[in-house]
Amino acid sequence: MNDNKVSDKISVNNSGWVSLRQFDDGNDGTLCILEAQRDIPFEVKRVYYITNLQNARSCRGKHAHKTLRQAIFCISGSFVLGLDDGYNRQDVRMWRNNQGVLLEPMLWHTMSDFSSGCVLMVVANEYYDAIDYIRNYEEFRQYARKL
Ligand code: T46
Repeated sequence: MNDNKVSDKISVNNSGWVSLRQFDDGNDGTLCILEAQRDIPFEVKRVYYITNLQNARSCRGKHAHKTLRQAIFCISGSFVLGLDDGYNRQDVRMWRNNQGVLLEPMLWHTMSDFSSGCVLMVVANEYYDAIDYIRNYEEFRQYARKL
């Protein structure tokens, strides 16, 4: 069933948590490590990060990818990640800097409810390609339900 409450268990298809190892050095900070094909299930060709999320009402994403594989992390602050596989939706609160979420192909995703100082980092298995985006929700839903 659709459940839009923020939850910790990922139940939609084409997603899941990934955990990164971290070393807590007390007052000297915390070091987090991401190794491609070890901590996430693909090679990394591109990394991007999103900063200056000054407006809590901002909303990013609102698309799915046809083939791109990604993992998204909240490396500072918090935000809500909305996930929709075409059948089920859920919201996941992102706030642990060593816990990421896989954004596999055909997963509609939105990012919203950003805290001040929120920083997102995304790793992707391919270079940027505008053709890979599905930005129309109805088109996505029909496509997802045909698979
Ligand atoms: C995604 C979510 C999680 C590029 O030219 N190269 C790039 O590698 C990226 C990521 C973006 N852009 C351009 C395309 C747009 O003109 O940057 C502009 C903003 O991108 P967009 O509106 O797609 O940003 P978000 O935050 O909605 O989505 C981004 C990624 O684009 C997307 O793949 O899954 O983060």
